[in-house]
Amino acid sequence: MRDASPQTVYLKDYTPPEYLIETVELNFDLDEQLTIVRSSLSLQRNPQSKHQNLALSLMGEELQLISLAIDGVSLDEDEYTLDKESLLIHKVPQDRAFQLKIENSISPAANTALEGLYLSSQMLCTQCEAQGFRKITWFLDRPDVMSRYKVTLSAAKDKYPVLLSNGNKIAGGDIDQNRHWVTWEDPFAKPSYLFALVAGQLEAVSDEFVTHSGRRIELQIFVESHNVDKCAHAMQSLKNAMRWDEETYGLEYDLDLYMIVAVDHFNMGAMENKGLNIFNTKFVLARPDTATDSDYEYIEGVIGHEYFHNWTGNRITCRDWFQLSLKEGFTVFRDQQFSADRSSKAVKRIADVNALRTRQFAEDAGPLAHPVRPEAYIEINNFYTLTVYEKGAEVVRMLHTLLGPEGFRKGCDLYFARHDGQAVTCEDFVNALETANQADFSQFWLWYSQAGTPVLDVTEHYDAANQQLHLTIKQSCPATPGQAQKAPFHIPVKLGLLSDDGSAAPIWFNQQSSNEITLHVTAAEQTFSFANLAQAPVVSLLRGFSAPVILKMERSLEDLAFLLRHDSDTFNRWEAGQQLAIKVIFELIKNLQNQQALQLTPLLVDAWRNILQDKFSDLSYQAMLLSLPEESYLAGLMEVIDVDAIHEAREFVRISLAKQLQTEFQRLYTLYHRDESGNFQADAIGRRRLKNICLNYLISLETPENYELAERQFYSAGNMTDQMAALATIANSRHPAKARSLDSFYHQWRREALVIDKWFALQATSSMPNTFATVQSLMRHHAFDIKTPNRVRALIGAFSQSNPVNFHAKNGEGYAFLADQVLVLNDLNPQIASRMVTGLAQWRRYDEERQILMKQQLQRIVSYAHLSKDVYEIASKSLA
Ligand code: 0A1
Ligand code: ZN
Repeated sequence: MRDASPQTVYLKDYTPPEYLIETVELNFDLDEQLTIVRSSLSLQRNPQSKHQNLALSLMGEELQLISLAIDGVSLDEDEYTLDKESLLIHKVPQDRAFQLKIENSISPAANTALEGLYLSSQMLCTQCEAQGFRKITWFLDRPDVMSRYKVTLSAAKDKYPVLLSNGNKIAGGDIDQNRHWVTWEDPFAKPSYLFALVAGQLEAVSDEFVTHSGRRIELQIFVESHNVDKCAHAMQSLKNAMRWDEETYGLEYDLDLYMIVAVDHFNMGAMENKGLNIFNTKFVLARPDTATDSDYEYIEGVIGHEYFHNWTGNRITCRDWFQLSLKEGFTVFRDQQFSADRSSKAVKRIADVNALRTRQFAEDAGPLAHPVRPEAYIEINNFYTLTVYEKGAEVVRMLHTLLGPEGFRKGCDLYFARHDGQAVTCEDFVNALETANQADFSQFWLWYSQAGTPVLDVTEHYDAANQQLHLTIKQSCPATPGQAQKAPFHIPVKLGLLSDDGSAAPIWFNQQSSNEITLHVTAAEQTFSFANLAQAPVVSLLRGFSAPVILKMERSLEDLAFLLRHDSDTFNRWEAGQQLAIKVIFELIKNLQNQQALQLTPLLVDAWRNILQDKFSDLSYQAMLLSLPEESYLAGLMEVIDVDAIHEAREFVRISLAKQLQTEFQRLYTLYHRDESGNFQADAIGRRRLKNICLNYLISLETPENYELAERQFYSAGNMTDQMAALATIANSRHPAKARSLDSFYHQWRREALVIDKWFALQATSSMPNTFATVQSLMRHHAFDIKTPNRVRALIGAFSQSNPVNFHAKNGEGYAFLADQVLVLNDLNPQIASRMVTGLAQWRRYDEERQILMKQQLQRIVSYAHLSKDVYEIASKSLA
């Protein structure tokens, strides 16, 4: 156990800062071993603060103090108190502004937590969100203290020729032959978490963007020289995002320079530091031969996300960290809209919902469930969650649905006008939307404050005599930690009705007719009635996944097959196919558990044949219709997760479909197999997706011809999508050339770190029986490095979170392995360590033997003597 239980921070305890910092001057003498930081802060009492404290308390961690002075007068040791987390100056001027000067040192090369100033490859960079600035110097490191920064960097010219910080470069020069300096000034007040600096041997790829009002913005992407040929897509994405935000939200960029730096070592995806985004290389670098179509899409999405933060996050920021979803939920919603507009709306929505339901629903149903706006945390870094981000985005999406696009835009306009330059709360956001639209979102607010995924139980009753359809919707929400009872939510439920020829049946509701309506579900139980229906229609409910809920409705296989053919709503059409496959797979799981023989219903084969034979203009969508639900999604639907039965039943369906529809899969494979490397138009991507899903089915047949197909594609591919797709099918099968293909891939790509990550992840996620041994030997591979988060995620993360059959091996070896790694990581990088614990958090969902084994490992983790706050919070809450 740790020495003392760490403290919980509560939203209810929020008080305004006692002091404000108007301006900050920072001076860095940069060196990877020892950096000297000189900070000059102009401070004054905050008139809004109720406290009468003469003292000033600043946050700071892992810093060496050199000197302290107020208004030019040095402080004696008895005038301040220093501890592990703070600097308390006993008495500071109360009735006027004063200047506090701090000099301290830090050691970037020793910083393996990658928070504050650290070394990544040969480059120095910072990560300050959420509380990393306090690892650079003592400060009021909280988002409601916003200051203007002027930053001077000096460093060795040979090692650090490029010196960057936020805002505009205003001066620079040589100190002597070996050292130089640069001064940066950011005209916008910002919280400390948006501060950034970068120093290194970097090359810039430059471009420009002319804003709506005619301002010329310089765009620069900084990378190591060997990556200069992989920046074109990121640059184009940035320009697309800038244009899109002007057109969609009327928001223009505000500085004259926008910089992005790509670094190899990064705990998350990317960071929106004002004017100087720092990105994980994974979300910048792409060349047709090194990056897949999905990588290209992710890059555009993340570049957009960080860019959109300039308004939703930077210009208007969070009052405190409980409001994280204010910037993250809204910004994810904006990046989802952007990506949908840039590619296929249907496919983007399905992909987002799929991720939400597989991963966020699990979080919401487990021991770590928390509201979109949490009320307590031990370590804020643990709250960059699927709930705050993805569910938060769904909440904003529902507001968009309830107000319509114009109403939503009006509300956003008011939000930006009211709060520009401020640090605000989620209430302020909802309030602006309400005021601009004279709406009442008091009940809707529960989406921010209540955790857990609501369940809708729907029953339909057709009254032939009165030609009416009655839909009864009951809502409930399971208890979550600290919240036993839930009040009913305001849930927008989009509805369509289909006639028996598949066309839309007019919906008569409240004497009005339309083809689609949004029902407002607000009570625990409600019945909605629809008139003038000469025949019982087929109901298409929760279209577009209009609310993040679990829909329970008894449906026949026939109705699902009908919706899969005819629903005009692209989301529900796909969903019908998924529900059909789920029903079939669960029947098979039952058969397996009762040791009965398996047989695939012809209905599913016919449905899949129809998809294969129908004409689609969007082939990515067709590929999605053909995809079977993921094992982890199926697991989430099971009372007691049976990983082996899920895997076996799903494999049985995949193989049976491949057997019975082999000709169709081969026909489409041949039709769309062509070399279009370098073509990233939606239709070329669609052809690749469709072809590769066909290959995935075909290889399950384990015949020499199909093995040959995969191998040929692997060796001849000129793009990473096709090469990876082929290698993935090979690695997941008993292909005789598996070892050779994996070796060949490694040698081809050994110099491309991001491709080698794929190589690790591919092997870690193989469902083949010897995978655990492979993972262990990969841990000893010279390319594995536990200090590189991307590598850790590719090997340990992928194995423990995306390989259910092997990670959950009955003998518990997977669990013990994970706990071993968590404890190693705990001492190096607590953020990454705590992310890895998630693999054990859902222990209650498994059979008794597995529960015991998983729990043992969690207990082992919790009893570790030097446990970080990060890991302690996740492990102890998982056990609670
Ligand atoms: N704000 C960033 C994500 C981010 C959060 C925390 C970090 O370090 C602890 C780094 C990045 C985003 O939403 O993109
Ligand atoms: Zn973000």
